[in-house]
Amino acid sequence: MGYRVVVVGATGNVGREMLNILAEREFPVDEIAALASRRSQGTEVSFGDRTLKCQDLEQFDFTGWDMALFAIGSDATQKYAPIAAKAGCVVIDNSSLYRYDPDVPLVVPEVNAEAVDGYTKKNIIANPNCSTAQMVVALKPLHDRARIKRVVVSTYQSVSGSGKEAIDELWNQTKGVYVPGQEVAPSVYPKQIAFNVIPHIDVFMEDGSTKEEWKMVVETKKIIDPKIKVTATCVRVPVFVGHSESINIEFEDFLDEDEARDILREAPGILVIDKRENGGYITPVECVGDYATYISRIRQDSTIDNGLNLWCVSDNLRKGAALNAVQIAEVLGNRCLKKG
Ligand code: 11C
Repeated sequence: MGYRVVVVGATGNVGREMLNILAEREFPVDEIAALASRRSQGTEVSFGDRTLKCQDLEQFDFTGWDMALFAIGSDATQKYAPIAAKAGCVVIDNSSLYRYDPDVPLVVPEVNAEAVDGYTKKNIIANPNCSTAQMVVALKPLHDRARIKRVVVSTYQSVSGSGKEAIDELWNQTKGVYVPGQEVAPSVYPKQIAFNVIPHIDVFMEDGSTKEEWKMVVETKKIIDPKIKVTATCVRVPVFVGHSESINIEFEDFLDEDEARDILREAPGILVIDKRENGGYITPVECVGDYATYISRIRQDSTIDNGLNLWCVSDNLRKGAALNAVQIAEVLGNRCLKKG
C-alpha cells in the first residue's frame, strides 16, 4: 500500500524534478496529482512512464491526500499550504516561508531526519535553501567528530536557482555576445550574467549582507547546531545547473585532512573526488542529474590551529530542492505515516 501524493508547481524546474525523482526512487505512490496555476491547467508533465495532466491548484481539494510537495513561490505557498495542512495533508515546502518558524522542522535527511517528527504542530515540513542543503551534508559528519566553531563560505551558484527565465537569460545573452545587434540586456539579474559573475543573490539586508547569505547562516544553525558561526558570500555564476561552494572550517579539535577525507567518504549522501592532480576534483557540469553532494580539494588550512578547506558541488535542483523534498517524504512515510 502506498501514499496519495500531490506535487504543487508541477510545471516548474523543481516540480518536474520532484516528479522525476519520485518515479526514479520508486516512491510508493497509490495516486499522484500534479497541480499548477490555472493558466497551466491541462499541461502535461511526465511521471516515470506516465503522463499527468496538471490540475488547477485553486480548485483542488487536499482532503484524503497524505502529502503535498510544494514547489511554488512564497506568496502562493502562503495561500495554499495552510489549506492543504488543515485538510490533513502534510506539506513539504520548498519555499523559504516556513523555514524559520520554530513550529516547523527544517530537514536535510542525512543530517537531522528525526526532526521530521515535529511536523505535527503545523502539518508542515520545510526544505532548506539549496546552498544550505549541500553545505550541511558536508559539515555534519565533520562537526560530529571535531565540533565546528566557524565556517567561511563563498558560493558559485548556477542560474537555475533563479528559475526558467534566468536560464533563458544566460543562454540568450551568451549567444547575443557573438551576434551584433542581438545583445540581450539584463532583466532577471541586475547586471550581465553571461561571461560575468554577480556578487548578489536575493535582496539586500540592513547589514549589507544579502538574504541568500543570511539564509545560509540561519538555516545551518537550525539544522545542525545554533553554536556554529557562519559567514557567507553568495555569488551568481554563468553556469546552468550545479552550485559550488568553497568552504573554510574552523574546528574546536584538530582534524587531520586524511581523517576528514575518510569521514566524508563514509558519510551519507557524499561522494569524495579528491585526487591532487589535473582534473582530480568535481565541477558543476559533472554533477548534473546526480543525487550526491561531491567533495573535493580537502586540505588543511595552516593559517589557523584547527582548520580545513574543501570544495563542495551539488545539483541545486536535486539535492538543493527536489531530491531533498522526496527524501523528506521517504522519512515521513517510514517514521510517521506508515502504511500497510
Ligand atoms: C538561488 N538558492 O540559487 C536560490 C534559490 O530560498 O529556496 C532558492 C531560494 C530559496 O537563487
